[in-house]
Amino acid sequence: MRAFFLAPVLAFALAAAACTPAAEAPSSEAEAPAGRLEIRDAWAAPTPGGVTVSAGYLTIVNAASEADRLVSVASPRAGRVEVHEMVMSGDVMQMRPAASLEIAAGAEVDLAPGGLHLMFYEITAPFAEGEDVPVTLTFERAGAVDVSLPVRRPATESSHGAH
Ligand SMILES: [Cu+2]
Repeated sequence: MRAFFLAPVLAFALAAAACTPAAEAPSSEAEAPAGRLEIRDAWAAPTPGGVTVSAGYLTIVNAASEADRLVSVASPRAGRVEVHEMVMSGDVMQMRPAASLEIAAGAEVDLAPGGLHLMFYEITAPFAEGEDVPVTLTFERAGAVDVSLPVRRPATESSHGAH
């Protein structure tokens, strides 16, 4: 339904996916001391030219002995935030809201270009490179986890693999 509206963002995500960096720039650890859950490598894409949607990425590490589940995401910078996944529809990769995201005990889930991602809608002020976008992830067990997503471009330049 939103495929047309989101086409520029999708193209951006796919372009980023084409060269997934093998080694992300190490971001600050322990951004969200949430006990059993650790959020790593969080970042959000800038929104040039009046775009009012953006994508965010992060890795959720569940160090607990029980599974947890991401139940909602919110940000004061966006009207709403959804978790999306990429799926093939015929020959076309499309995004759609993901089913409730479960993080198994001891597992980590990557939200990364080309796959799962956060989708920001109704952005009121542009995401500018260098600033941080505050996001609250709410988990079934761990509760609310606040995390800052630095706004930056995808790190595709530095570490191309076998292309
Ligand atoms: Cu999306």
